[in-house]
Amino acid sequence: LLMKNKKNLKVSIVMGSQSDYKTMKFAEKILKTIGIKFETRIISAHRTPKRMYDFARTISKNKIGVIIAGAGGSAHLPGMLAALTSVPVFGVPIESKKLKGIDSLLSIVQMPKGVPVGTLAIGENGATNSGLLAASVLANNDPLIKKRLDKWRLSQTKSVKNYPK
Ligand code: RP5
Repeated sequence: LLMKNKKNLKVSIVMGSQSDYKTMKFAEKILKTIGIKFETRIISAHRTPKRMYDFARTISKNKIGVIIAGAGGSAHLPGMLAALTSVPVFGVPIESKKLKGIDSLLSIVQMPKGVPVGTLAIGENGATNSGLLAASVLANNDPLIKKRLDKWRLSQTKSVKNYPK
């Protein structure tokens, strides 16, 4: 399905478990700050595979322009969604209890050639940056988002003092 109206696209934040939300909240937070429409859902590649397929089937209809997928451990959700859609997928490795998120990171980043997932840093920083990257993608087709994103980046730059105290 071709998207005629490339504006008003939203970001879909999905995660494998309720337990991922404390990390993925940071993606929501930055999207709210920049003023970008989003939805947030729990979808597990392993525990709710049908929900994952149903979600993937309705991506265009639901005007989703970017997917942020957080997952921990074996972390198949970002890769499986990337397999089911050509809408950009950014993967956030959740900091797992046993292996501190190294498992999540390696699982998400090692996609086979031809099916890319843009992989972020482990945990909170990755979640925040996934929101910023999603904003960058949508900004290409939406001057208002671009303006707000550039403003946010400038204020970050200005907040860095020249000297420590
Ligand atoms: C993954 O397993 C989830 O993304 C989560 O990070 C991890 C643990 O899930 P829970 O056992 O806490 O529900 O599928």
